[in-house]
Amino acid sequence: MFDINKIRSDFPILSRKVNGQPLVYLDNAATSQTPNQVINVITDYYTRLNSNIHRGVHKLSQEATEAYEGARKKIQQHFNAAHTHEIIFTAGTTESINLIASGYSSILKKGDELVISALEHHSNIVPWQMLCEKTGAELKVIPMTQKGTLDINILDSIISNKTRLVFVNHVSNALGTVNPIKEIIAKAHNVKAEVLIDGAQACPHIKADLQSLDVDYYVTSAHKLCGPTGVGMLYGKEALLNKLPPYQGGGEMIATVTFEKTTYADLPHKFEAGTPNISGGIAFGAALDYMNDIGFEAISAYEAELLDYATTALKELPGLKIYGEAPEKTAVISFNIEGIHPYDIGSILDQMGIAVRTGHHCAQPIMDYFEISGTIRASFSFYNTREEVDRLVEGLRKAMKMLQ
Ligand code: C6P
Repeated sequence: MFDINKIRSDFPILSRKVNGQPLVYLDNAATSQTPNQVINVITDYYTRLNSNIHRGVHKLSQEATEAYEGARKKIQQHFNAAHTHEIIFTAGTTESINLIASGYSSILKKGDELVISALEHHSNIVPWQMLCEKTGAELKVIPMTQKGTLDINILDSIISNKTRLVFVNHVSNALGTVNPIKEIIAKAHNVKAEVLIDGAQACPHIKADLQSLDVDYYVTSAHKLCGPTGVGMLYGKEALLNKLPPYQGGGEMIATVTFEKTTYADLPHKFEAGTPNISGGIAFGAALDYMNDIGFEAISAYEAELLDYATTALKELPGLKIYGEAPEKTAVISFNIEGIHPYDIGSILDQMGIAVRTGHHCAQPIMDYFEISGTIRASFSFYNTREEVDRLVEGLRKAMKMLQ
């Protein structure tokens, strides 16, 4: 039963005012809001459990370790990974991608090719460019279309037997396009290339089944799905993670240390040097519990309806152009209004308590493709309402009157 009033009452921030107006938070793709169920877990950690994990004989450390490893188990079960040790806690999507890129710097060589898509966030472009500079490997790009989808028809001319790695986001942060990752993974595996899927924007909307996708690496950030910032995950197939060298050296990631030689811990600890974000990891697990209690089917049905409603309402505004009209989309609308800079619209909406993101959304190649400097992006969550969409539309009408 999807009870929107009950859901909204779980999020204390949704009842605050901004610039004297009730907040309308439509910047969920940047970061989602946090329900009491997650905030309470963080408070409880610092109130009852605060200690270091994996190393204490004392009760607090044991309980904190149990809670942290319990969260890893929840993440494994949520994403249907085969083993808990295939889930590595990281600081988020960006760090997860850099971890993999760093690992492949000793594996790739000149002549190898890496394939990315034209729809990537900078986090899934720049680390690979840096890797290419180090190794002499070459970056190829799957192009996009005017609809904001990937041009999958020419995939066979881009993925070849020189391809070693393919990187695609599950959902585009700038346009909301859901990419055909199953097809891309299958094509990459045909030439024995490995695939990393950036799930940062998919995770709040779609429950990915990693074993059924047969994906090699999948990464996300907890703050996109009602969890805290500064924590995320890297999933990797056991055999692949075992082959990669550690990312950082330090405590926790070792088996033995002498001045002559260090041996490394088994997975997942080999990739988790130093004291982690313990409360964050535990809260990541709590955030998944929260969303699973509502149910991903209910969430996506509600959001699809909200997306339809918002798209229809926005299209009625004169001079408004939507970027990204893929048949399969999450609840993200990127748009511009003829003759007005996105930043000006964003600032006026803010005066009315409406939060949207404006600019290139860390996806400059997409903006270049459309020959624009940026867009206004309204990104919706399951706790948004039709009334909030109406507030956005009304806000845009007022902004247009003021600026045109
Ligand atoms: N996108 C947005 O407003 P981090 O910052 O590491 O948690 O996530 C980076 C990242 C990687 N991939 C995709 C597809 C993303 O959307 C993001 C974060 C935010 O769109 C902030 S730039």
